[in-house]
Amino acid sequence: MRVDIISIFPDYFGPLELSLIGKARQTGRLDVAVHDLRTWTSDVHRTVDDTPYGGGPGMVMRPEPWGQALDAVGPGTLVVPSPVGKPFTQADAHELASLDRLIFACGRYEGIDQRVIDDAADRMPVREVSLGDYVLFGGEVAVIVIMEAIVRLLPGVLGNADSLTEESHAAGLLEAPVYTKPASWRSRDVPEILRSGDHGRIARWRRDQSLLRTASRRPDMMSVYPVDDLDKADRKTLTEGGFQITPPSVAK
Ligand code: 6GU
Repeated sequence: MRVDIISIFPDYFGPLELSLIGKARQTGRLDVAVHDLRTWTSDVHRTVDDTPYGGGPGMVMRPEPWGQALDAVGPGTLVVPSPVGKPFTQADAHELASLDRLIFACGRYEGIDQRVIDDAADRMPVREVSLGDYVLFGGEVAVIVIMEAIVRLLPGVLGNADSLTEESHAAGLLEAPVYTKPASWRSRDVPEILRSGDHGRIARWRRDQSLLRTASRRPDMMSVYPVDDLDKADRKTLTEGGFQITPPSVAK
């Protein structure tokens, strides 16, 4: 996979040389190029912003440098991190991980002139994505987050591929809590069942923990979880945990 990142702060991307992303680059699985947007300015001050039409606070990124930058590095699937984007999900990570060419455009200030995105969309797929309902200074940190989500899905990057199927969000539920040695620490014991060796009971316990965690922490995920995927034991766990199952449907 080839990734081009365009930003006025290329130094933000040092962390992409570390850990498993750095390793994916060293082994050639991933090719990342970071570009300074100011490369494509033509005035002595290398200006990238200007005041917004219609008035209002802050500054807007000018279209000309962005147009030239995207002409130079494109085409590819353009990802624009933005607080007004669609929420970025694990499903998006999987889709982007399947592509050969990604371009990230990091906006700053109040955002990028909308015509840049509209113009790019005539030539390439464009996705405006948000990490959540809060505002960052710019897209740089968001790109690092999105890159982590994508690169760990690339074949051969994670040592143990089972980590991907077992993890939170893979099955539409949050994962159960995890423990390692020692069995007792500060008077807190690892749940006995995890040390029992009974794989059937362990699987049921984890399933119960997943259901209860998801229902309490992420009711939004439960409301879209296919009700038909809940078996009789699942229903018992949730009901006894004080959660209502709506709409009620016939148990399997
Ligand atoms: Cl992806 N970018 C920016 N600038 N702010 C955000 C965001 C992204 N997601 C939430 N807030």
